[in-house]
Amino acid sequence: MGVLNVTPDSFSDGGRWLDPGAAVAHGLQMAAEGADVVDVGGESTRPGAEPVPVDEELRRVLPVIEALAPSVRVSIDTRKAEVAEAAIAAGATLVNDVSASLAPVAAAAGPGVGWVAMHMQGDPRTMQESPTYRDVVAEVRDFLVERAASAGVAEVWIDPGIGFGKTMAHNLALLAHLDELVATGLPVVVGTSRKSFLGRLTGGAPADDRVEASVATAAWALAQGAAMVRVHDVAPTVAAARLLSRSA
Ligand code: HH2
Repeated sequence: MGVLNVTPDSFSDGGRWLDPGAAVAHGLQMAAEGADVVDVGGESTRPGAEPVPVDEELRRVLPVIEALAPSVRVSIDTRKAEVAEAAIAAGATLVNDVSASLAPVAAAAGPGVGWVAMHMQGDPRTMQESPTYRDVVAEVRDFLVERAASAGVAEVWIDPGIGFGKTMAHNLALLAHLDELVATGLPVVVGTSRKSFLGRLTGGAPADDRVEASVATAAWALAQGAAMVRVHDVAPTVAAARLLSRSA
């Protein structure tokens, strides 16, 4: 899954793809590099981000989805039902839902539309203030299994939500025990790409200097049985995934 943020403020690619033509070209480029899905988002969910009004989010994402959907599978990265509905009407066939609350929208759209349920503690404005868990792996797994079971959607993916209301220790525990999510039998998506915990682990590398760490953690996730990784750097991740599948 290639990330396409049509936003001014996303933490690593904010402002780069605000022009619809540039966004579409980048989406097609990621598909050519091997992305099976292009994930279009019009609202940053970085820690501290302010919500974006519906009209503005629609204005950002719809022209890009309309242009991409005929040639590549498009997911819509949103927390808003109105945006998910309009994106589906424009051609998106996967709802990437960091709020894990939009199953009814995907269900109403019928069997051709899937749903990614991501775990987040709190909301983006406050989620990193003091995330607390008794047992992060069990709590995230049980939450996602419960949401998936009640979704009424044929194609459901689960995602532990790396960095969403999680400390460094929580992120590392979820990655170390990804097999517990895989063991649910639901397909698992993982997004570590360029996230701040990788900056800390690599001695302070800025967001666009975290490619190796992103590819390494994506490869780890795939080796643990994740079915999809959400990444900014598609070409090196696809190369790593192909290498893994040949050595498996
Ligand atoms: N991470 C981000 C956004 N959407 N969706 C899923 N399913 N999993 C993730 O880990 C995930 C996600 C945050 O990354 P990014 O889109 O690069 O930044 P921003 O939220 O600042 O636009």
